[in-house]
Amino acid sequence: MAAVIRQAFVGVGANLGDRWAAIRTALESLRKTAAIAALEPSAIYETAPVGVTDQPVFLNLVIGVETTLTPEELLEALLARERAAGRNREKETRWGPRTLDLDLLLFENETRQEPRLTLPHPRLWDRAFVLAPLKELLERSARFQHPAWQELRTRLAKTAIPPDGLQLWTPPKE
Ligand code: A4P
Ligand code: MG
Repeated sequence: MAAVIRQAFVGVGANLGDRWAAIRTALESLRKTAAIAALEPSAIYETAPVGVTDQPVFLNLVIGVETTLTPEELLEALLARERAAGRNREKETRWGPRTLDLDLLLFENETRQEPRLTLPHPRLWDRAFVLAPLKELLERSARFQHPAWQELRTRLAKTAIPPDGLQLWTPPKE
């Protein structure tokens, strides 16, 4: 039986070391995963730090993912890429600098209330660095037609996203 392909959005952030190298490596590795059928990135933004503000600026983007994985399996795949990027949670402060942060934002209409996985991501609607790329991707791409995304488009259209501290960023030419 063919496995059902479902869609999810993942928030990507990095503000230590070679930020773009860490992000690009993780995206390439996720693309090679057999259970990930497609991966579509938003534009990339350079963003002022939120929460702990005394830390380097971030690169942020959102990726739309098509996958046969469950939400729990997709989270595992994301956490494995964070570890591969050298992330060490023991040495980190909450909301502090990190080499790579991959947050599962939304997985169609799935909800979870576990410490290990909360869905939708609890801080999604507070964060312009997530909402701006998510909105851009949903407006541009015809791929995301699930009813959950139609509702999301409507809600995003009604939400003020403060542009302060967000700047489009272009990756260097290879
Ligand atoms: N976890 C539970 N639900 C989820 C989910 N939906 N997605 C659990 C991902 N993980 C989830 O994660 C801690 C645990 O959360 C994981 O083990 C997972 O099982 P973490 O990544 O170590 O925690 P964190 O990222 O330090 O904390 P938190 O609260 O998730 O931080 P945020 O919200 O990601 O904020 N400013 C700018 N400009 N750009 C940023 O990207 N990021 C942060 C971090 C702060 N300020 C920022 C940015
Ligand atoms: Mg995180």
